[in-house]
Amino acid sequence: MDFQIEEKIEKALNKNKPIVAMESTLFVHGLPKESSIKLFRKLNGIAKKEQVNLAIIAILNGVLKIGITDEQMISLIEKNSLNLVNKAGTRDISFNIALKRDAVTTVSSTLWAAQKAGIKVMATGGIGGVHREILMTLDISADIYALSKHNLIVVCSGPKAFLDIKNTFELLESLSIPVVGYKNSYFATFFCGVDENLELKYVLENTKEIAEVYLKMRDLGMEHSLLVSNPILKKYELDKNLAEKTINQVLRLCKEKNIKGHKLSPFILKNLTELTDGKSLKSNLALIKGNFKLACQISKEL
Ligand code: PSU
Ligand code: MN
Repeated sequence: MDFQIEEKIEKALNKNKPIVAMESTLFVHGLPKESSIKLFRKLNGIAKKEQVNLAIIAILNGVLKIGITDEQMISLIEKNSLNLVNKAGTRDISFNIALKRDAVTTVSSTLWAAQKAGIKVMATGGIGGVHREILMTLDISADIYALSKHNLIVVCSGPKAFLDIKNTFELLESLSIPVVGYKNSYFATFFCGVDENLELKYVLENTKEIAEVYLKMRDLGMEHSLLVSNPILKKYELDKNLAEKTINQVLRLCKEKNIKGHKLSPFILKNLTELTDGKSLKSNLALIKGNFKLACQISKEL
């Protein structure tokens, strides 16, 4: 058995009850252990209050799980190392299943798995996108292509701030991925708020309308996801100057240490936390919670 849906999630699917999927990479490679466990508990609390089922997706010993138990999640977080738990984008899924490994899913593989299970909404912090200095590296996250191939609602706070936000915005348009701003007409930039040079064509204030747009996409047979840009609350924003200064510092460090590929995002997030005295981490946690809550509310309108 390669693919297993947790009992609670299976029941919710059968009864058309609200479910929000989450990727597991952000918990295991995007945050320090203690914060991650706390966040996980907090999200469980929000799910309970909103009466929504949280389905975290991961590969455990070669089985792709749609929904894992609290114990399984804590055990993955405890390992918290790229050597013990693989980071799996869509192209890594088959290797990890065939070779019976433990792996956490990114946005791209979560989209693939959630669609296969029939889940319609997922939440994350910031999506992957076009990296800076794209012409030198051609590093573009598989997340973006996955958003053009799998039909979910993805609630995020835009691309991660250390990416090339403008080119990510452009690529979303080229791939015809619809983006809707939640209560804000500018594209969200992860822990930095929004980019006032990147205006969104569509802004919606109400979760029912977001659900209606998505259902219309499904009716029309569109295979893209609907990306919801949900800016971090102002009070949790990281100062833009501090963010840019430290991002540049960390990107220089990446070059010096030759950090590339799937190791890049976890390395940058970890170093940003250290250089901002934990401020970037606080912002990251706040926006993930905000996105999960909004995803829960949208899922109840479907
Ligand atoms: N958002 C966060 N923290 C993270 C990630 C997103 O707030 O750790 C992860 C997601 O799993 C996303 C991945 O899919 O980073 C993108 O990685 P890459 O840039 O290597 O494609
Ligand atoms: Mn990459």
